[in-house]
This record gives sequence, structure tokens and C-alpha cells, in this order.
Amino acid sequence: MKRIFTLFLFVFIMMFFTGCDAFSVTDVSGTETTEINYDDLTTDEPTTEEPTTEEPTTEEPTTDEPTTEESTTEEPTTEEPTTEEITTEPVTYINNSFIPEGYSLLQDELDAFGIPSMGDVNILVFAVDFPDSKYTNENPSILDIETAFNGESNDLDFESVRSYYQISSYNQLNINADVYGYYTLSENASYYETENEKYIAIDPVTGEYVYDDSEVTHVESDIIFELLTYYDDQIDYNDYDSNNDGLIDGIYIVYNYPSDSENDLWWAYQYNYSYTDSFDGVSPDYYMWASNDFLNEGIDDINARTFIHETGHMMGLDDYYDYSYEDDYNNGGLGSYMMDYNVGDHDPFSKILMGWIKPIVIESSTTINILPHLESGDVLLITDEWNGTIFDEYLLVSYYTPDGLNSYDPDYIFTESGISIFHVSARIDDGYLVDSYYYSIFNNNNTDTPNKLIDIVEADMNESIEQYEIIENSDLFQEGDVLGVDIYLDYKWYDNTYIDFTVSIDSITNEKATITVTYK
Ligand SMILES: [Ca+2]
Ligand SMILES: [Ca+2]
Ligand SMILES: [Ca+2]
Ligand SMILES: [Ca+2]
Repeated sequence: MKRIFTLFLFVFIMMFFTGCDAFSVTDVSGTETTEINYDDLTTDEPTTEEPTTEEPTTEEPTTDEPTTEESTTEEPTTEEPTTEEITTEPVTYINNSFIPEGYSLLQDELDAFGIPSMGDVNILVFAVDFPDSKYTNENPSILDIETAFNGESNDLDFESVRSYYQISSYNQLNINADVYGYYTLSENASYYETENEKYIAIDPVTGEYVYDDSEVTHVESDIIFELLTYYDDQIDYNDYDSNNDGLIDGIYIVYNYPSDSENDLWWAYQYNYSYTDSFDGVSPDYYMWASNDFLNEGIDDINARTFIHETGHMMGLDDYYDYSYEDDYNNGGLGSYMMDYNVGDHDPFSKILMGWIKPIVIESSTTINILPHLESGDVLLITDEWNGTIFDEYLLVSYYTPDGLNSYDPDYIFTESGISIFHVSARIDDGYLVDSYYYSIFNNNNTDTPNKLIDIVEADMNESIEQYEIIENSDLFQEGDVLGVDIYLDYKWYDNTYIDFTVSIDSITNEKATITVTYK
């Protein structure tokens, strides 16, 4: 058993709606987390039955036109009365965009991952308690846990793990949880806590582990071993490896012990099984570990946000918040969305990585309509040159709307419509930086690399996110704004070269936004 620097690898979540000390960005910014407008929380029903499944095409289907450069004048947009334009109008609408094919996704690049990003996936959820911390009817029940994982949208204030991923994936990921327990573990909670402290103890002077591998044990892995052994007769673990890679897709342990952000064990994180065992021919690997009181966070009856966030990690997504304020890099992380603040929809970059949407690529001057991202999945990928890969540096441009999954947490996400522009730096040639605080295959992360993996281009140019503030409505681009002219005249790629184009927000209506990208 090889220990890696466990502390560095823990994927912590932030306590939602509570003023936890250790990892909450809100504390650093000094922002109060208490006053939230909950009025919106009941406005429900996002886009469940919007089965926009694959192809988030704009209404300009790129299929029929092999648009070489000079598909000029009469590119008939559907809604344009073509009669007049022949005589009067100059070239107003050139769509040189295309939807790429055959590029690899995040899970194609990862050595291993837990939950496949698409398809029908069965996950295992084990509720456990301890001889010294037994479940009582004061604690979340098995039914509550069942609801948090499998509930319908209407069953929760926000969403269940299942309903959230159905919506965010445009019905391409269908997670079903089988819940077992409460099972009483063989050891007391106090034992596991003590053993875990030994496991992660690091000598502050040498930076080495205090105890040899032979003196310690990995308690979560011990617990998983005990559970899988106990349930082996009842469960065919083959049913939980939907992609047949020999690894159980997802094991979730929900423990009956109070969460404590100051304690390394009594928190919520995703991690990996430490031993090599197999059950019914498949092996445990990716697991999530969380207290059942995360289900009681905030004002929701049952709050599954922490489990939704960690499920992102089970699929290989990184955290987009800044783990370390001690370096001078990447202050403030992304500033919102599910992989930073446990709120809202997944950001468009994550959806591209998962294969839920395909970007509309632009590498030459183009005017194009995009539909609201939440329902359509539309997002422009603007680059100097498309290199056949999403693991590159580019801008993402999407039409943000504050409805559906984005309507629940107004203090943590945009509350107006507008155009959100992301600067993505997703190259992976170096990968897994050993000296980095954050372990990732990307060259960049949102913690301590010179540039952020994903950043928001702030339309107000005040760089408030870099001051650890949550995104603000003024960060959205509005009609008439032009990136590269009135907003960031000299916007640069991270290699310090200027971007070769301007991005103009021509118009925004309820139905669509019209964007013109002009290359110099
Ligand atoms: Ca079995
Ligand atoms: Ca698997
Ligand atoms: Ca940092
Ligand atoms: Ca700002």
C-alpha cells in the first residue's frame, strides 16, 4: 500500500450555506453567507423533459453547408426574409462555425475514473453507523438518503444526484443508486478517527510521514472492504461496473457522525481505494465519503448538493476553487458553478469534457446565433486555430440564463441573463504536476499553476473574482459589449500574445443571442 500525500489529494467540498472555517472561500472574502433570498427556491422545474440530447446545434445546422470561406452573401438564416437582403443589405450573416467530431474527452485521457459520464450507471450507497455513534431517528433516514440520490426534481428543493445529472447531461447520464444500511461498522468512530490521524500525520520539519506504512491503516478502505465482504452474498458487484473496466463505478459511504471541517476524516471528499481486492471479479476504486448531516445543510429539507459536487469528481472533474491562498496564483478560482461553489449547473467547459455537449468551433470571422445554454447546450469555442482537441487554450462563449438549475442559489451565481465568457487553458502535455498542491492531469489548475484551468472573463474588468469574490452580474457581457474593443482592448492568451479577434455581442433577446467574432 502506497500512501500519496493524502491531504493534497483530498477533494474537499465547501460547506454549503454554512460558515465553515477551513476551506470556505466565502470566509476569505468576508462575505456573509447567511442572507439568501429563498423566494426563488420554490420556482421549480428546470429543463427535465428537454431532451435536447446530442447535437446542441444552433439553428444554423452546419451539416448542409460545407461552408468554405466564401459562403458569403446569401447564407440564408432561417429567420431572415431573404428577399430584401439581396438588393439592400451587405453581408450581414456569415456562419463559418463548425461542430467538431472525433476529439477525445476527459475520460479518454484519464488513466482511471469512477462513474462513466454517459449511459445508465448503477452506484452503490452504503449508510453506516458506529457502535459509539448509532443511527437514531434524529438522523437522516434511509428514505432521506434514497431521496437525495434517486429523488425526482419535485422531491427536493434543489435536485437529487440522479435528477441533477439527467438535466445537466441533457439526459445522457442516468444514475441510479442502490442504497444499503444502516450497517453498523465493527469499530467505533473514535477508532477510525485515531487511525486516520496516524495515517496522514506528517512531520512538519521533514515533510515526511510520521508512521511507516506497516504502522498505519487506511480506514475508509478498511470500511469498504468490510462492507463489500458483508454484502457479497446479496450483491452481484458486476452490476456496478457499467463500462466493464473492472472497477466498480461508484461507492458512496454515508456515515452517521457529525461533519467537522476541522477534522480530516469527518468531512466529505472523493478518494480511491487503497488495496487490491476484487469482489465478483470487479474492484473497488473511486469512492465518496460524507457525513449524513451534509443532507441537512442549509434550509432544504434534503440537500444533495455536496453529493452532486462529489459525483463530478467521481467522473474525473477537478475542483475549480482555489485550495491555496498562500501562493500568488489563481486567486478566487472560478467564482461560481457546481465545481466551485456547489451551486447551479455545471459550467460549459465541464460539460464539454464530459461529452454532454459539443462546442461550436469558430476560427474565422463569423456571425452566429446561440440559444440559451441551459436548455440548448450551445457554446462557442473561439480559438486562433482549432487543433482537433478540446485540451487547448480558447474562449468559451455561452448565453447564460438564471433559470432552471441556475435559479436556486441567487447569492452564489448570476441572477441576470447575459453572455458569459470563459478563458480555458486545458492543455495536458505535462499532466499530474508533482509539485502542485492540486493533483490534476491538466497543466493548469485553479489553485497554484501560473494560469487558471478555467477563468471567467469579467465584463466589468474589475477582477473581483481574483479578490475571492463570487461572480457578479456585471461580469456578464451584454448587448453592445465587444471583447477586444471596449472591454479589454488588449486581451491576451497566456503566452502573452494578443487574441487575434474581437467578440461582439450584437443582440440578446429571450430566444437567442447574436454574436459576431471578427478576426483581424
Ligand atoms: Ca457478490
Ligand atoms: Ca467501471
Ligand atoms: Ca492560489
Ligand atoms: Ca467583476
